[in-house]
Amino acid sequence: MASAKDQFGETSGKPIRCRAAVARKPGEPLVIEEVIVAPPKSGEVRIKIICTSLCFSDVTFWKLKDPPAFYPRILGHESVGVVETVGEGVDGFAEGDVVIPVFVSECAECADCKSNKSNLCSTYPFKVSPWMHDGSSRFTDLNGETIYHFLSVSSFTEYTVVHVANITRVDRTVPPDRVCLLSCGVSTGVGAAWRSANVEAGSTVAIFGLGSIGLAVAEGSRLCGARRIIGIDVNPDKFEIAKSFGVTDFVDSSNVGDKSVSQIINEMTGGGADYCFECVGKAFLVEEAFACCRKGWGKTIVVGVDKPGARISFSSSEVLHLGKTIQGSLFGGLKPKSDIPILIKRYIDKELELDKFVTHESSDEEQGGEKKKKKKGLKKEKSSGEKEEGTGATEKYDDIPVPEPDRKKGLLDKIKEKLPSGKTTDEVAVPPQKPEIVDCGATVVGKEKKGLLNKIKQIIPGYNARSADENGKEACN
Ligand code: CXF
Repeated sequence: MASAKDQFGETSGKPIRCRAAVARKPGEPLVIEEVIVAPPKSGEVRIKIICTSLCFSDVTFWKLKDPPAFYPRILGHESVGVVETVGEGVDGFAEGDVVIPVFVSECAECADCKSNKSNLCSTYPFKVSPWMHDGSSRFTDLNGETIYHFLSVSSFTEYTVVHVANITRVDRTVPPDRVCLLSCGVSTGVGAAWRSANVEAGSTVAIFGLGSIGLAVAEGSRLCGARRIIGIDVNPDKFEIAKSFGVTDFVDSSNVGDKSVSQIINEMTGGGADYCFECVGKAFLVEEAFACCRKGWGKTIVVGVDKPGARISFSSSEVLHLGKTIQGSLFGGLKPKSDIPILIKRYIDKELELDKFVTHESSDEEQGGEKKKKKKGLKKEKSSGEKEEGTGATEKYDDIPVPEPDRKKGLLDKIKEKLPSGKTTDEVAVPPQKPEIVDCGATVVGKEKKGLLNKIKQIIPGYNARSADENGKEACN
Protein backbone atom coordinates (compact mmCIF):
# COMPACT_ATOMS: atom_id res chain seq x y z
CA MET A 1 0.00 0.00 0.00
CA ALA A 2 1.50 3.32 -1.08
CA SER A 3 1.79 5.95 1.65
CA ALA A 4 1.00 9.60 0.90
CA LYS A 5 4.72 10.27 1.00
CA ASP A 6 5.47 7.54 -1.54
CA GLN A 7 2.63 8.66 -3.73
CA PHE A 8 3.13 12.38 -3.70
CA GLY A 9 6.79 12.67 -2.69
CA GLU A 10 7.80 13.40 -6.26
CA THR A 11 5.32 16.18 -6.90
CA SER A 12 4.86 17.69 -3.45
CA GLY A 13 5.64 21.39 -3.36
CA LYS A 14 6.57 21.64 -7.05
CA PRO A 15 4.58 23.07 -9.94
CA ILE A 16 2.56 20.30 -11.57
CA ARG A 17 1.76 19.94 -15.23
CA CYS A 18 -1.52 18.11 -15.74
CA ARG A 19 -4.70 18.11 -17.78
CA ALA A 20 -7.68 20.35 -17.25
CA ALA A 21 -10.91 21.14 -19.10
CA VAL A 22 -10.57 24.87 -19.72
CA ALA A 23 -13.48 27.17 -20.60
CA ARG A 24 -11.78 29.47 -23.09
CA LYS A 25 -14.80 31.29 -24.54
CA PRO A 26 -18.41 31.65 -23.42
CA GLY A 27 -20.55 28.74 -24.50
CA GLU A 28 -17.76 27.08 -26.46
CA PRO A 29 -16.57 23.51 -25.89
CA LEU A 30 -14.25 23.09 -22.93
CA VAL A 31 -10.71 22.51 -24.15
CA ILE A 32 -8.87 19.58 -22.58
CA GLU A 33 -5.35 20.92 -22.35
CA GLU A 34 -2.27 20.80 -20.18
CA VAL A 35 -1.98 23.45 -17.51
CA ILE A 36 0.52 24.30 -14.81
CA VAL A 37 -0.80 24.16 -11.25
CA ALA A 38 1.41 26.09 -8.83
CA PRO A 39 2.07 24.74 -5.34
CA PRO A 40 -0.30 25.96 -2.64
CA LYS A 41 0.49 29.21 -0.83
CA SER A 42 0.05 29.83 2.85
CA GLY A 43 -3.23 28.44 4.19
CA GLU A 44 -3.90 26.41 1.03
CA VAL A 45 -3.64 22.81 -0.11
CA ARG A 46 -3.20 21.30 -3.54
CA ILE A 47 -5.68 18.53 -4.22
CA LYS A 48 -5.73 15.67 -6.67
CA ILE A 49 -9.30 15.44 -7.87
CA ILE A 50 -10.84 11.97 -7.59
CA CYS A 51 -14.37 12.68 -8.82
CA THR A 52 -16.18 15.77 -9.99
CA SER A 53 -19.73 16.33 -11.15
CA LEU A 54 -21.52 18.94 -13.20
CA CYS A 55 -23.72 21.45 -11.42
CA PHE A 56 -26.02 23.78 -13.32
CA SER A 57 -24.14 26.82 -11.98
CA ASP A 58 -21.15 25.62 -14.04
CA VAL A 59 -23.36 25.79 -17.11
CA THR A 60 -24.74 29.21 -16.16
CA PHE A 61 -21.21 30.61 -15.82
CA TRP A 62 -19.95 28.78 -18.91
CA LYS A 63 -22.55 30.64 -20.95
CA LEU A 64 -22.02 34.11 -19.44
CA LYS A 65 -20.24 36.62 -21.64
CA ASP A 66 -19.46 39.35 -19.14
CA PRO A 67 -18.16 39.54 -15.55
CA PRO A 68 -18.58 37.77 -13.21
CA ALA A 69 -17.55 35.47 -16.08
CA PHE A 70 -13.82 35.42 -16.91
CA TYR A 71 -11.93 33.43 -19.51
CA PRO A 72 -9.92 31.29 -19.65
CA ARG A 73 -11.32 29.65 -16.56
CA ILE A 74 -11.41 26.21 -14.95
CA LEU A 75 -15.03 25.61 -13.98
CA GLY A 76 -16.35 22.83 -11.75
CA HIS A 77 -17.10 23.13 -8.05
CA GLU A 78 -18.66 19.81 -7.00
CA SER A 79 -15.94 17.29 -6.26
CA VAL A 80 -13.89 15.19 -3.88
CA GLY A 81 -10.12 14.85 -3.85
CA VAL A 82 -7.03 13.89 -1.94
CA VAL A 83 -4.54 16.37 -0.50
CA GLU A 84 -1.27 16.19 -2.44
CA THR A 85 0.64 19.18 -0.99
CA VAL A 86 -0.03 21.12 2.19
CA GLY A 87 0.88 24.83 2.09
CA GLU A 88 2.65 26.76 4.82
CA GLY A 89 0.82 27.40 8.05
CA VAL A 90 -1.84 24.76 7.42
CA ASP A 91 -2.88 22.91 10.55
CA GLY A 92 -5.19 19.94 10.70
CA PHE A 93 -4.67 18.64 7.14
CA ALA A 94 -2.03 16.25 5.86
CA GLU A 95 -1.02 14.83 2.52
CA GLY A 96 -3.28 11.91 1.73
CA ASP A 97 -6.35 13.33 3.48
CA VAL A 98 -9.57 12.89 1.54
CA VAL A 99 -11.36 16.22 1.31
CA ILE A 100 -14.53 17.75 -0.08
CA PRO A 101 -14.04 21.29 -1.41
CA VAL A 102 -17.00 23.67 -1.01
CA PHE A 103 -17.56 27.14 -2.49
CA VAL A 104 -18.69 28.43 0.92
CA SER A 105 -15.85 28.92 3.44
CA GLU A 106 -15.73 28.19 7.14
CA CYS A 107 -12.86 29.77 9.09
CA ALA A 108 -14.48 28.67 12.37
CA GLU A 109 -13.34 31.90 14.06
CA CYS A 110 -15.35 34.84 12.76
CA ALA A 111 -18.62 35.96 14.35
CA ASP A 112 -20.62 34.34 11.55
CA CYS A 113 -18.84 30.99 11.77
CA LYS A 114 -19.33 31.04 15.54
CA SER A 115 -23.02 31.86 15.23
CA ASN A 116 -25.49 29.08 14.62
CA LYS A 117 -27.60 31.53 12.60
CA SER A 118 -25.29 31.88 9.60
CA ASN A 119 -23.03 29.93 7.27
CA LEU A 120 -21.57 33.03 5.63
CA CYS A 121 -17.96 33.30 6.80
CA SER A 122 -16.69 36.87 7.04
CA THR A 123 -12.99 36.09 7.01
CA TYR A 124 -13.22 34.51 3.56
CA PRO A 125 -16.53 35.87 2.26
CA PHE A 126 -18.27 34.11 -0.59
CA LYS A 127 -17.59 35.88 -3.90
CA VAL A 128 -17.99 34.79 -7.49
CA SER A 129 -14.37 35.74 -7.95
CA PRO A 130 -11.87 34.63 -10.60
CA TRP A 131 -9.16 34.41 -7.93
CA MET A 132 -8.04 32.56 -4.84
CA HIS A 133 -8.86 34.42 -1.59
CA ASP A 134 -5.54 36.32 -1.82
CA GLY A 135 -6.44 37.76 -5.22
CA SER A 136 -4.12 35.62 -7.35
CA SER A 137 -4.35 32.46 -9.47
CA ARG A 138 -2.54 29.14 -9.16
CA PHE A 139 -3.22 28.15 -12.79
CA THR A 140 -1.36 29.07 -15.95
CA ASP A 141 -1.57 27.63 -19.43
CA LEU A 142 1.44 26.41 -21.37
CA ASN A 143 1.95 29.91 -22.77
CA GLY A 144 2.22 31.34 -19.27
CA GLU A 145 -1.22 32.98 -19.48
CA THR A 146 -3.24 33.13 -16.27
CA ILE A 147 -6.22 30.80 -16.04
CA TYR A 148 -8.95 31.95 -13.67
CA HIS A 149 -10.45 30.10 -10.73
CA PHE A 150 -14.14 29.38 -10.15
CA LEU A 151 -16.01 29.53 -6.84
CA SER A 152 -12.79 28.81 -4.86
CA VAL A 153 -12.79 25.23 -6.15
CA SER A 154 -12.15 24.79 -9.94
CA SER A 155 -12.48 21.01 -10.11
CA PHE A 156 -12.46 20.30 -13.87
CA THR A 157 -8.75 19.55 -13.62
CA GLU A 158 -6.54 16.76 -12.37
CA TYR A 159 -5.09 19.05 -9.68
CA THR A 160 -6.43 22.21 -8.11
CA VAL A 161 -5.48 24.50 -5.23
CA VAL A 162 -8.07 25.30 -2.55
CA HIS A 163 -7.91 27.32 0.67
CA VAL A 164 -8.30 25.23 3.85
CA ALA A 165 -11.34 27.30 4.81
CA ASN A 166 -13.01 25.71 1.76
CA ILE A 167 -12.26 22.04 2.47
CA THR A 168 -13.80 19.47 4.77
CA ARG A 169 -11.91 16.28 5.60
CA VAL A 170 -13.92 13.09 5.28
CA ASP A 171 -13.18 9.55 6.27
CA ARG A 172 -11.13 7.82 3.60
CA THR A 173 -13.50 4.84 3.50
CA VAL A 174 -16.53 6.75 2.24
CA PRO A 175 -17.30 6.16 -1.45
CA PRO A 176 -15.96 9.23 -3.28
CA ASP A 177 -18.35 8.85 -6.21
CA ARG A 178 -21.25 9.38 -3.82
CA VAL A 179 -19.97 11.91 -1.30
CA CYS A 180 -18.85 14.06 -4.26
CA LEU A 181 -22.51 15.10 -4.48
CA LEU A 182 -22.28 16.61 -1.01
CA SER A 183 -19.82 19.19 -2.34
CA CYS A 184 -22.69 21.27 -3.75
CA GLY A 185 -26.02 20.03 -5.16
CA VAL A 186 -27.35 17.48 -2.70
CA SER A 187 -26.07 19.43 0.32
CA THR A 188 -27.61 22.63 -1.03
CA GLY A 189 -31.05 21.08 -1.50
CA VAL A 190 -31.12 18.95 1.64
CA GLY A 191 -29.65 21.83 3.68
CA ALA A 192 -32.24 24.28 2.32
CA ALA A 193 -34.99 22.11 3.85
CA TRP A 194 -33.10 21.09 6.99
CA ARG A 195 -31.05 24.14 8.00
CA SER A 196 -32.47 27.16 6.13
CA ALA A 197 -36.19 26.37 6.34
CA ASN A 198 -36.06 23.97 9.28
CA VAL A 199 -39.03 22.09 7.83
CA GLU A 200 -41.11 20.57 10.60
CA ALA A 201 -42.67 17.13 10.68
CA GLY A 202 -46.16 17.22 9.19
CA SER A 203 -45.57 20.34 7.05
CA THR A 204 -46.57 21.07 3.48
CA VAL A 205 -43.79 21.99 1.11
CA ALA A 206 -43.88 23.35 -2.47
CA ILE A 207 -40.81 22.98 -4.66
CA PHE A 208 -40.46 25.02 -7.85
CA GLY A 209 -38.22 23.03 -10.21
CA LEU A 210 -37.49 19.32 -9.97
CA GLY A 211 -33.89 19.29 -11.17
CA SER A 212 -31.29 17.78 -8.89
CA ILE A 213 -31.49 20.69 -6.41
CA GLY A 214 -35.29 20.53 -6.25
CA LEU A 215 -35.16 16.77 -5.76
CA ALA A 216 -32.58 17.25 -3.01
CA VAL A 217 -34.98 19.70 -1.33
CA ALA A 218 -37.64 16.96 -1.56
CA GLU A 219 -35.18 14.45 -0.04
CA GLY A 220 -34.40 16.90 2.78
CA SER A 221 -38.09 17.60 3.37
CA ARG A 222 -38.82 13.87 3.42
CA LEU A 223 -36.05 13.39 6.02
CA CYS A 224 -37.56 16.22 8.08
CA GLY A 225 -40.90 14.44 8.04
CA ALA A 226 -42.88 16.72 5.69
CA ARG A 227 -46.36 15.29 5.12
CA ARG A 228 -47.06 16.76 1.72
CA ILE A 229 -44.42 17.67 -0.87
CA ILE A 230 -45.73 19.37 -4.01
CA GLY A 231 -43.37 19.41 -7.00
CA ILE A 232 -43.82 21.99 -9.76
CA ASP A 233 -42.12 21.60 -13.14
CA VAL A 234 -42.74 22.23 -16.84
CA ASN A 235 -41.85 18.62 -17.53
CA PRO A 236 -44.54 16.18 -16.34
CA ASP A 237 -42.15 13.24 -16.82
CA LYS A 238 -40.38 14.46 -13.72
CA PHE A 239 -43.21 13.40 -11.45
CA GLU A 240 -42.52 9.69 -11.68
CA ILE A 241 -38.88 10.05 -10.67
CA ALA A 242 -39.77 12.72 -8.09
CA LYS A 243 -42.02 10.27 -6.24
CA SER A 244 -38.96 8.31 -5.15
CA PHE A 245 -37.62 11.50 -3.56
CA GLY A 246 -40.78 11.93 -1.51
CA VAL A 247 -42.79 14.21 -3.82
CA THR A 248 -46.46 13.45 -3.19
CA ASP A 249 -48.23 15.85 -5.58
CA PHE A 250 -47.31 17.35 -8.92
CA VAL A 251 -48.24 20.57 -10.74
CA ASP A 252 -47.45 20.71 -14.44
CA SER A 253 -46.71 24.41 -14.81
CA SER A 254 -46.82 24.19 -18.61
CA ASN A 255 -50.48 23.28 -18.37
CA VAL A 256 -52.26 25.53 -15.88
CA GLY A 257 -54.65 27.30 -18.26
CA ASP A 258 -55.37 30.85 -17.20
CA LYS A 259 -54.44 30.28 -13.57
CA SER A 260 -51.08 31.05 -12.07
CA VAL A 261 -49.14 28.31 -10.33
CA SER A 262 -49.45 30.19 -7.04
CA GLN A 263 -53.25 30.21 -7.38
CA ILE A 264 -53.23 26.46 -7.90
CA ILE A 265 -50.97 25.85 -4.90
CA ASN A 266 -53.08 28.15 -2.73
CA GLU A 267 -56.17 26.18 -3.75
CA MET A 268 -54.52 22.79 -3.22
CA THR A 269 -53.30 23.71 0.25
CA GLY A 270 -56.19 25.82 1.47
CA GLY A 271 -54.16 29.01 1.85
CA GLY A 272 -50.57 28.23 0.94
CA ALA A 273 -47.70 25.89 1.69
CA ASP A 274 -45.72 26.17 4.92
CA TYR A 275 -42.46 26.23 2.99
CA CYS A 276 -41.87 27.18 -0.67
CA PHE A 277 -38.51 26.62 -2.38
CA GLU A 278 -37.45 28.30 -5.62
CA CYS A 279 -34.94 25.93 -7.24
CA VAL A 280 -34.95 27.13 -10.85
CA GLY A 281 -33.17 30.46 -10.67
CA LYS A 282 -35.85 32.82 -12.00
CA ALA A 283 -36.81 35.94 -10.09
CA PHE A 284 -40.46 35.74 -11.20
CA LEU A 285 -40.68 32.25 -9.69
CA VAL A 286 -39.50 33.61 -6.35
CA GLU A 287 -42.46 36.00 -6.54
CA GLU A 288 -44.75 33.07 -7.36
CA ALA A 289 -43.33 31.02 -4.49
CA PHE A 290 -43.83 33.94 -2.11
CA ALA A 291 -47.41 34.32 -3.34
CA CYS A 292 -48.25 30.77 -2.32
CA CYS A 293 -46.58 30.44 1.04
CA ARG A 294 -48.96 30.59 3.94
CA LYS A 295 -49.71 33.95 5.55
CA GLY A 296 -48.47 34.37 9.09
CA TRP A 297 -45.79 31.69 9.08
CA GLY A 298 -45.02 30.80 5.44
CA LYS A 299 -41.34 30.81 4.46
CA THR A 300 -39.98 31.19 0.92
CA ILE A 301 -36.45 29.92 0.44
CA VAL A 302 -34.44 31.17 -2.54
CA VAL A 303 -32.07 28.44 -3.74
CA GLY A 304 -31.94 28.94 -7.55
CA VAL A 305 -29.26 31.05 -9.22
CA ASP A 306 -30.66 33.73 -11.55
CA LYS A 307 -28.63 35.89 -13.94
CA PRO A 308 -26.49 38.61 -12.34
CA GLY A 309 -28.59 41.72 -11.70
CA ALA A 310 -31.98 39.91 -11.70
CA ARG A 311 -34.41 41.64 -9.30
CA ILE A 312 -37.37 40.44 -7.25
CA SER A 313 -40.31 42.73 -6.54
CA PHE A 314 -43.06 42.57 -3.88
CA SER A 315 -45.58 45.13 -2.80
CA SER A 316 -44.61 46.43 0.60
CA SER A 317 -48.15 46.07 1.90
CA GLU A 318 -48.17 42.41 0.84
CA VAL A 319 -45.07 41.85 2.95
CA LEU A 320 -46.43 43.87 5.89
CA HIS A 321 -49.96 42.51 5.88
CA LEU A 322 -49.16 38.86 5.33
CA GLY A 323 -46.25 38.37 7.70
CA LYS A 324 -44.39 35.94 5.46
CA THR A 325 -40.63 35.41 5.41
CA ILE A 326 -38.24 35.21 2.49
CA GLN A 327 -34.77 33.82 2.96
CA GLY A 328 -31.73 33.20 0.77
CA SER A 329 -29.99 29.86 1.11
CA LEU A 330 -26.38 29.56 -0.02
CA PHE A 331 -25.11 25.97 0.23
CA GLY A 332 -28.40 25.19 1.96
CA GLY A 333 -27.38 27.28 4.96
CA LEU A 334 -24.91 24.50 5.88
CA LYS A 335 -21.61 25.03 7.61
CA PRO A 336 -19.48 22.68 5.51
CA LYS A 337 -17.06 21.43 8.18
CA SER A 338 -19.74 20.63 10.72
CA ASP A 339 -22.70 19.68 8.55
CA ILE A 340 -21.15 17.57 5.77
CA PRO A 341 -20.05 14.91 8.30
CA ILE A 342 -23.64 14.77 9.58
CA LEU A 343 -24.93 14.22 6.04
CA ILE A 344 -22.31 11.53 5.49
CA LYS A 345 -23.45 9.77 8.66
CA ARG A 346 -27.05 9.90 7.48
CA TYR A 347 -25.95 8.45 4.13
CA ILE A 348 -24.03 5.65 5.84
CA ASP A 349 -27.04 5.00 8.09
CA LYS A 350 -29.07 4.59 4.88
CA GLU A 351 -31.34 7.54 5.64
CA LEU A 352 -30.04 10.04 3.07
CA GLU A 353 -30.31 8.24 -0.27
CA LEU A 354 -27.42 9.54 -2.36
CA ASP A 355 -27.37 6.72 -4.89
CA LYS A 356 -30.57 7.80 -6.56
CA PHE A 357 -29.00 11.15 -7.51
CA VAL A 358 -26.40 9.47 -9.71
CA THR A 359 -27.55 9.14 -13.29
CA HIS A 360 -24.35 9.50 -15.33
CA GLU A 361 -20.90 8.16 -14.71
CA SER A 362 -17.96 8.44 -17.05
CA SER A 363 -14.26 7.88 -16.93
CA ASP A 364 -11.65 10.33 -18.12
CA GLU A 365 -11.36 8.47 -21.42
CA GLU A 366 -15.07 8.77 -21.86
CA GLN A 367 -15.10 12.53 -21.43
CA GLY A 368 -13.96 12.70 -25.02
CA GLY A 369 -16.87 10.87 -26.48
CA GLU A 370 -15.08 7.89 -28.00
CA LYS A 371 -16.38 5.39 -25.48
CA LYS A 372 -19.29 7.56 -24.42
CA LYS A 373 -21.89 5.72 -22.36
CA LYS A 374 -24.35 8.40 -21.40
CA LYS A 375 -27.41 7.47 -19.44
CA LYS A 376 -30.41 9.71 -19.51
CA GLY A 377 -31.30 11.22 -16.21
CA LEU A 378 -31.38 13.92 -13.65
CA LYS A 379 -27.98 15.44 -13.94
CA LYS A 380 -28.27 16.28 -17.62
CA GLU A 381 -31.48 18.17 -17.56
CA LYS A 382 -32.14 21.61 -16.38
CA SER A 383 -35.39 21.70 -14.57
CA SER A 384 -37.71 24.62 -14.68
CA GLY A 385 -40.82 25.45 -12.80
CA GLU A 386 -41.85 27.63 -15.71
CA LYS A 387 -41.22 27.76 -19.39
CA GLU A 388 -37.86 29.00 -20.58
CA GLU A 389 -38.37 32.34 -22.25
CA GLY A 390 -39.39 31.92 -25.81
CA THR A 391 -39.11 28.16 -26.07
CA GLY A 392 -41.55 26.72 -23.61
CA ALA A 393 -39.28 23.74 -23.39
CA THR A 394 -37.27 22.25 -20.57
CA GLU A 395 -33.76 23.15 -21.60
CA LYS A 396 -31.36 20.27 -22.12
CA TYR A 397 -27.67 20.74 -21.83
CA ASP A 398 -26.55 17.74 -23.72
CA ASP A 399 -25.05 20.37 -25.96
CA ILE A 400 -21.91 20.96 -23.90
CA PRO A 401 -19.38 19.28 -26.09
CA VAL A 402 -16.29 18.03 -24.31
CA PRO A 403 -13.81 16.96 -26.97
CA GLU A 404 -11.60 13.91 -27.00
CA PRO A 405 -8.68 14.51 -24.64
CA ASP A 406 -6.04 16.23 -26.73
CA ARG A 407 -3.37 14.12 -25.10
CA LYS A 408 -4.50 11.24 -27.27
CA LYS A 409 -4.17 13.31 -30.39
CA GLY A 410 -0.67 14.51 -29.66
CA LEU A 411 -1.33 17.61 -27.60
CA LEU A 412 2.31 18.52 -27.41
CA ASP A 413 2.61 18.52 -31.19
CA LYS A 414 -0.39 20.78 -31.40
CA ILE A 415 1.02 23.15 -28.83
CA LYS A 416 4.32 23.24 -30.66
CA GLU A 417 2.47 24.38 -33.78
CA LYS A 418 1.03 27.29 -31.82
CA LEU A 419 4.27 28.34 -30.17
CA PRO A 420 6.13 31.48 -31.16
CA SER A 421 8.65 30.31 -33.75
CA GLY A 422 11.88 28.93 -32.40
CA LYS A 423 10.49 28.14 -28.94
CA THR A 424 10.12 24.67 -27.54
CA THR A 425 7.18 23.65 -25.39
CA ASP A 426 9.41 23.42 -22.38
CA GLU A 427 10.65 26.97 -22.82
CA VAL A 428 7.12 28.20 -22.85
CA ALA A 429 5.70 25.84 -20.28
CA VAL A 430 8.28 26.19 -17.57
CA PRO A 431 8.26 29.50 -15.75
CA PRO A 432 11.96 30.37 -15.40
CA GLN A 433 11.79 30.88 -11.63
CA LYS A 434 10.25 27.42 -11.11
CA PRO A 435 12.41 25.09 -13.10
CA GLU A 436 10.92 21.80 -11.99
CA ILE A 437 7.46 20.96 -13.16
CA VAL A 438 6.19 17.49 -12.55
CA ASP A 439 4.11 16.01 -15.32
CA CYS A 440 1.11 14.41 -13.70
CA GLY A 441 -0.91 13.32 -16.69
CA ALA A 442 -2.81 10.40 -15.29
CA THR A 443 -6.33 9.87 -14.12
CA VAL A 444 -8.50 12.84 -14.74
CA VAL A 445 -11.83 14.07 -13.51
CA GLY A 446 -14.60 11.61 -13.75
CA LYS A 447 -15.14 8.10 -12.70
CA GLU A 448 -15.59 4.68 -14.04
CA LYS A 449 -17.65 1.95 -12.48
CA LYS A 450 -15.45 -0.89 -13.62
CA GLY A 451 -12.02 -0.47 -12.12
CA LEU A 452 -13.08 2.52 -10.04
CA LEU A 453 -11.91 0.82 -6.88
CA ASN A 454 -8.46 0.25 -8.32
CA LYS A 455 -8.24 3.85 -9.42
CA ILE A 456 -9.36 5.07 -6.02
CA LYS A 457 -6.80 2.84 -4.34
CA GLN A 458 -4.11 4.42 -6.51
CA ILE A 459 -5.25 7.91 -5.63
CA ILE A 460 -6.11 7.58 -1.94
CA PRO A 461 -3.19 6.10 -0.05
CA GLY A 462 -4.50 3.38 2.22
CA TYR A 463 -8.03 3.36 0.78
CA ASN A 464 -9.82 0.35 2.10
CA ALA A 465 -13.25 -0.28 0.67
CA ARG A 466 -15.35 -2.19 3.12
CA SER A 467 -19.00 -2.85 3.44
CA ALA A 468 -21.19 0.19 3.88
CA ASP A 469 -21.83 -0.77 7.50
CA GLU A 470 -18.18 -1.01 8.34
CA ASN A 471 -17.56 2.23 6.51
CA GLY A 472 -20.33 3.76 8.52
CA LYS A 473 -18.80 2.94 11.85
CA GLU A 474 -15.49 4.34 10.76
CA ALA A 475 -16.94 7.44 9.16
CA CYS A 476 -19.03 8.32 12.14
CA ASN A 477 -16.57 7.76 14.93
C1 CXF B 1 -24.34 28.49 -6.42
C2 CXF B 1 -24.82 29.52 -5.49
C3 CXF B 1 -24.66 30.89 -6.03
C4 CXF B 1 -23.40 31.15 -6.70
C5 CXF B 1 -22.86 30.06 -7.52
C6 CXF B 1 -22.98 28.73 -6.89
N1 CXF B 1 -24.52 27.25 -5.86
C7 CXF B 1 -24.37 26.11 -6.45
O1 CXF B 1 -24.11 25.90 -7.57
